[in-house]
Amino acid sequence: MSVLYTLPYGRSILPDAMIKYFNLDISISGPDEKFAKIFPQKRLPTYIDVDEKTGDVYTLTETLAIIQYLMGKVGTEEAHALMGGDCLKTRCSVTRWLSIWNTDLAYSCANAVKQIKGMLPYNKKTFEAEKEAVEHIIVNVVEARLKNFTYLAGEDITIADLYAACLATFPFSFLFDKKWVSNHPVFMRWFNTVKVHPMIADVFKNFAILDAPLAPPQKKKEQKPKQEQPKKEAKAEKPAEEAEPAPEKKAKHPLEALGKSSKFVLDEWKRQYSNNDTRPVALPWFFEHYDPSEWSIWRVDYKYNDELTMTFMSNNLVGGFFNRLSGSINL
Ligand SMILES: N[C@@H](CCC(=O)N[C@@H](CS)C(=O)NCC(=O)O)C(=O)O
Repeated sequence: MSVLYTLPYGRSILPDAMIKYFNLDISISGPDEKFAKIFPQKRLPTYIDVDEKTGDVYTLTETLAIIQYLMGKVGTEEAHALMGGDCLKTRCSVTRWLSIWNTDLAYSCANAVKQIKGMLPYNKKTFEAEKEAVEHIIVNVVEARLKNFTYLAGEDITIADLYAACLATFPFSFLFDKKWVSNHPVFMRWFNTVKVHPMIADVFKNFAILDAPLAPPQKKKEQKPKQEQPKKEAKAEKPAEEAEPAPEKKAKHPLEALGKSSKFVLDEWKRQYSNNDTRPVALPWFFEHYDPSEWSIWRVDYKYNDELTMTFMSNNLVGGFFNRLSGSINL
């Protein structure tokens, strides 16, 4: 049976909705082992088409190709019209809008939201630049069109509107808040018109607008020890230079109290591990130099391995773990 592999958000939303709307004989699945073997890119959505008569298998990655293929498979007049119909210019405009949303907008949103979720390190400059890029395209490209037209391509609703509205759930999940909505009546008029289309209405069943945009994680400021006000009488008794407040000392990490390790030097271990084969060279070095009076070894097992179907999920978890350990690593 044909399978569409999806995630419950982003680019997967529309292909998933299309299968349900047109009642296609395609099963919908989350990424599994088979997916990882067949699609080394490990990006979603992806599609395996099985011809029930001949047994021929055809695989597709890239959302826009999948949308085009599924619509071609449906082959009805409605599907033809949604792809832009007989007019070459409308069909090409459909592709243009699909591409703008699938690349420029989707990538800028992803690069910003990944910083909020800690999947990318937060950098104020790039974070603000990605948000500005989204705003720039929405105002100068999307709204510039929608000021004079009801839909993105041609005179009627097309698959470009449906895909764009589904992808817009992305910026609505972290950036477009109530204030943004009130400042963008043109965009909102289009969005509210498109999101009730029967193909995608279900997607918006629980749609809500944020009260405020989500903020990236803020680094906690180190609590500097409070400077004591020099006492007046003491000041009078002491010579001028002694009365100067002592230069502020950086708060110590609690583990610094342990002092530097003399026998097992972390930098040397790092070199051994990076420059040599692990089993024959690095590990024997480790056990020869490891000193349990100074260090302890921890083995950590993740409880929910079945959730680790995607490399980026495992990567996030390991990254978060190392972040929390960094105080000890820096010693
Ligand atoms: N060029 C691909 C991009 C697909 C893509 O990046 N999908 C995202 C979800 S919207 C994904 O698979 N993310 C998982 C990951 O990055 O590992 C397309 O147009 O389909």
